[in-house]
Amino acid sequence: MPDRVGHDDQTGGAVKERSREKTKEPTLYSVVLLNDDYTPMQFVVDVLETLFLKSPAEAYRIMMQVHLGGRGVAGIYPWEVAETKVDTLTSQAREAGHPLQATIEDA
Ligand code: TYC
Repeated sequence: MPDRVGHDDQTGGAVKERSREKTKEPTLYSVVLLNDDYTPMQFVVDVLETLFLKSPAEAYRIMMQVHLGGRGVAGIYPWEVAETKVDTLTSQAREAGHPLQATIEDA
């Protein structure tokens, strides 16, 4: 029979610690910006600042890395966040008439 304070779960009233599942880190994915010949450098810097929350200096560094090397990591996120970032980036780029593209890769 349960005691008067409701400890009927055989724990003697102890509070269960978080399980391994509850504290497991999410799998992370990189959002990778790709170079093209037409998207203005300032548009890429703006997107890195406003959507990927980079500082102006870091945004410029990443933009130049993509411009010179073909690709660069804009940010690292759980899957659904990465997907939303790419969707938003693509919408903003198309709206502005730019061909900017990004892909998602295992981080
Ligand atoms: N290569 C572009 C230009 O010369 C600039 C650019 C940088 C485009 C990064 C896309 O992801 C990119 N205007």
